[in-house]
Amino acid sequence: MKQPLKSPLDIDAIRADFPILAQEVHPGKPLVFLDSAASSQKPRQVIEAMRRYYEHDHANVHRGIHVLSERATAAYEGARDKVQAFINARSRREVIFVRNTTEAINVVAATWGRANLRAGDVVLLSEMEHHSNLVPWQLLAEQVGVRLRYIPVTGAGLLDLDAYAALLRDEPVKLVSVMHVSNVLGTVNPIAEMIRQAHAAGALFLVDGAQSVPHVAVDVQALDADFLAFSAHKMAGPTGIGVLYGKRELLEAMPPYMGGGDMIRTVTLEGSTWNDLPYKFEAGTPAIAQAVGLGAAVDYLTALGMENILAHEQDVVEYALERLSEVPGLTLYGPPAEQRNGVATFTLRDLHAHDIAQLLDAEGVAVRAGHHCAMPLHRKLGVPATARASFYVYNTRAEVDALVEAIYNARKVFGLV
Ligand code: 7TS
Repeated sequence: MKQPLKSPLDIDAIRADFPILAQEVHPGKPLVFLDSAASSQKPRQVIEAMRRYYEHDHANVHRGIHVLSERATAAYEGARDKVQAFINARSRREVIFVRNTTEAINVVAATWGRANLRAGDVVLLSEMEHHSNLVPWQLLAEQVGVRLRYIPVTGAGLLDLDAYAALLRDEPVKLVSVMHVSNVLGTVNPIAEMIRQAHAAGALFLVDGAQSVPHVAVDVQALDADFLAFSAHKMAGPTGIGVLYGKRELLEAMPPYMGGGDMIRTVTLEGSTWNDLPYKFEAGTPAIAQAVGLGAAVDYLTALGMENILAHEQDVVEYALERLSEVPGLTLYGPPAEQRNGVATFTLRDLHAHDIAQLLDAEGVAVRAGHHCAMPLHRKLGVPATARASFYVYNTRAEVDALVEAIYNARKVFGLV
């Protein structure tokens, strides 16, 4: 067994930043929260920033000529600047605030897709995608006649890159839309190389960064990503806000998504013209406090250092894979630790994942069970549902021990001794 990492991070101090972690969920059962891939917890720095905003600065943005409106606008736009720096976008205009990853992908499918794709055009997805990167394209396929092709997943839980190259070669692909990190297998896809190949074939590339942006440094310029989608609530920020990054020239050429206030320049009864980026895509009163929270989350993660966060999580995941692989009757899904990030997904004999999750919950251990919004991937894995432990910077090896002990208890309850 590898020795624990000597992390520059003080994990006890980090845990103390997350008030929700210090509780018993059942008498004598401290919370072991292993469901951060669904939604992470929030540090008090984020909660405080939002509270301070509501207590001192709240008003609507971009409208009133009064002090509070100016402060609210500065807070909202300041959050955009933080996100721009965090993902290294060229311009703050390339950072569009949306509700979440799902909405970001829907914006691209509905606006770029309808403006640029015609019947017969090919959009390339993969078999491991989350439903939010499948269904928007299926809707477009129904509406426009776009053809969807899928990069297969290998038995090792990796994307089949030979098949990817062949798919790019066989027919003209207009867009590739693929997740950076799998929410089920943890697979870290070689997204930089995949983007390079897509561009060489004349296709644009959308990166679903829902499971990567919270855990690794994602640099849109280094990747040369055309679009990037992610959610604040998985990266220590609040629910209700996410980001669509897009290259400026692409966003400039796209029609708006929703119509309403803030996204217009002029309105007459005969028609309207559109505001500049990013406002063209931000109709109506935005999620101002949530943007403030996202900005605070970016500050929090940046202060810890994304490379430190990743190294700590790798240590915990590697330890989890080692410990889980010792449990008799337990099947792990996904690639080895070096090729994955953040999650350990498993089944136990033929027990239903929900039954496992329920027994773990009785021990205070929170995991997710089900298809994790990736039904096609589960069909490929040949199981209807899996149990998933997912990790963030506040999780520890001791919590992995608690998970494994709870699984041994579950085995006893089900008579698998
Ligand atoms: N893409 C990936 C890769 C995801 O993991 C998720 C959410 C989404 C998109 C959608 O994000 P949202 O914020 O718009 O909902 N994944 C999960 C999960 O694994 N368990 O709950 C939500």
